[in-house]
Amino acid sequence: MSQKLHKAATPELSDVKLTGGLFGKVYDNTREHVIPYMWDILNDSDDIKAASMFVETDKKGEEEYPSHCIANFKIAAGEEKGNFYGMVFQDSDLAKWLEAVSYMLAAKRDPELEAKADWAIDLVEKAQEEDGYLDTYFTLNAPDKKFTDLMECHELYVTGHMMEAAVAYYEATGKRKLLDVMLRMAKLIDSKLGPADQGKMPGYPGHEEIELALVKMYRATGEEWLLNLAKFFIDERGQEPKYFVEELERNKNSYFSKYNPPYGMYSFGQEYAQYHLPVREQKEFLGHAVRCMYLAEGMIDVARETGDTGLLDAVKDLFHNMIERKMYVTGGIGSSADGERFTGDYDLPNNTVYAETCASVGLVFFMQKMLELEQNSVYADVMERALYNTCLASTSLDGKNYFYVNPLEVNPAIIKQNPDLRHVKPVRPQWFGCACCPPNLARMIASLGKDIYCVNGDKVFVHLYAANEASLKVNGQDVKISMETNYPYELSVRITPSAGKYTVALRIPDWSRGCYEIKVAGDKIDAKLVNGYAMIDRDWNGSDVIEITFDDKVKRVYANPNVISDIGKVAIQYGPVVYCLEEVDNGSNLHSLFLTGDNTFTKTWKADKLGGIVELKA
Ligand code: FUB
Ligand code: ZN
Repeated sequence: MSQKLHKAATPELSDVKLTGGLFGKVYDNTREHVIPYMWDILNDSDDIKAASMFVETDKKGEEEYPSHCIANFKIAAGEEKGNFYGMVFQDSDLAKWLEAVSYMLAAKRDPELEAKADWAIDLVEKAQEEDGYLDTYFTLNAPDKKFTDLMECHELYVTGHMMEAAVAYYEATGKRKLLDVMLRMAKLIDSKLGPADQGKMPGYPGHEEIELALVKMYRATGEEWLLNLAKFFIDERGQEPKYFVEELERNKNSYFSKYNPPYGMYSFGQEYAQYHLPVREQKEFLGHAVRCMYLAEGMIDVARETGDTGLLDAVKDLFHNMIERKMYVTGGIGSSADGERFTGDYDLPNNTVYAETCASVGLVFFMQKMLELEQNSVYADVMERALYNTCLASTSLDGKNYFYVNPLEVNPAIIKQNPDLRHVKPVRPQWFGCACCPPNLARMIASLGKDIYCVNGDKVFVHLYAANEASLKVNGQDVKISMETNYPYELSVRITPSAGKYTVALRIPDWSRGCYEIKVAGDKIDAKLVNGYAMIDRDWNGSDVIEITFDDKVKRVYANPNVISDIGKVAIQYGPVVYCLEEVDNGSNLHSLFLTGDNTFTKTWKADKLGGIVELKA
């Protein structure tokens, strides 16, 4: 294999402490309240009502159990009697929860939380079959159908999430029980799937996720066969003869295809699961948006470990096509509810849009990986856009209610009548019967500390602005960075770097390009801009403060004129935040509001509104 691609270092979670502001608040709330709340749900707390994904006029719109996730594991482990309940990928909610917990523990150990996680890991181990197989849906429902329906049945997706949890828990606590459990499952998968000339089935996941997880397992264990399997899954996708074409032929009349007739997920077409072409030949994201994000992550990971720059270039092409033609101003992606997918260029409707929370969570992870390889502010700009305007906006202030889909325009009065809006919820539900977005958001929030900086040689790159104290290693020297700000409400930041000779590279966000000011020790400086970062190269004395002031004008943002749905429309953005008009403060008939060219905005800090916001008036 050729040399790995060079990567910048991302600090450990224990080395970046969020010290207030919006990120700090959301992070602390997730640690103290949301993670315990989710644990209660996974254990089927009576107080929680899980919504079904779609508004069904003839059904009550609520699921029978909030989750049944832990119950499925207990039944599979032989500790309880009962039946499997939930989606085929119900196990993934526990995996995502365990990953979120691991990131919290990596930042700060907590014996009580760790005891819960240990208990859950023991249970997972007990649910594992003799040969290493682990997936409660198949163990309980279809033991003779394992690995026969890689399209519909999500075995490899669930495994991927549990592998991510295993690596995160191992890295946080040094405990390797879950890692060993997942190594056994990986061995089993490796014995079944792989190159046909090795006597294996040349199958790959219907829902990507395991690729990136195998690379994490490889990095944690050094076992090369894990990387080879990830590479096989990436390379085999879309090759002729197509595995899924043959699988469909085998499964046409099977039990699984009846799960979602006529032929389940196959009916969405090959693009849905990105096997229409080999991945290197795909030039635009098509199909299911979450799948696309995890595929991109897997491609980056494999490219990084194998030195495959061609594979990385393919990801960059996909990325640019997406941000130029297929992404909302909110960083939402996947404009169609049918197949939760990307559609064609500039097809960005505002009301029927899906924009799943998980797709934007995946986008944030994707951007974080790109930033490690290439410090270009375009990735951080997209990360920031998705983070504030879809990921964080998808949850309520207390973190206990969630949007699964994130439309840009909602008229509650017509949702029930319009079948094209079946997926839209006017109010955030407490949970969803479908194992998915909420714990994905939790693992993203728990790992926010990884998104702020990276270090490349003698340069500290600042990608995001949030109050924090960080300890970094820069060219072998210990560096401390202290950041004070009430960003995104105040668009100014104070940074105090500790003594030493190194460069602080500050991202100049796209919305502030050409209009910002940087002072060091009170003196205005003209820092060179490289790939969107202002480079301040200095022998720091430990007390000099960098003060950055970004453009604090309220911006009108217009879509590309090819976006038919946005003709005559304007979005309002202040700093990185795209604003929302709601009936609560603007009355109904929001669609009849308009701005004239000479309208000006006033900005007022409202400490007691929505946990503190900058209110705009025009
Ligand atoms: O299929 C597993 C997950 O459920 C997907 O990533 C989401 O889009 C939701 O459909
Ligand atoms: Zn989701």
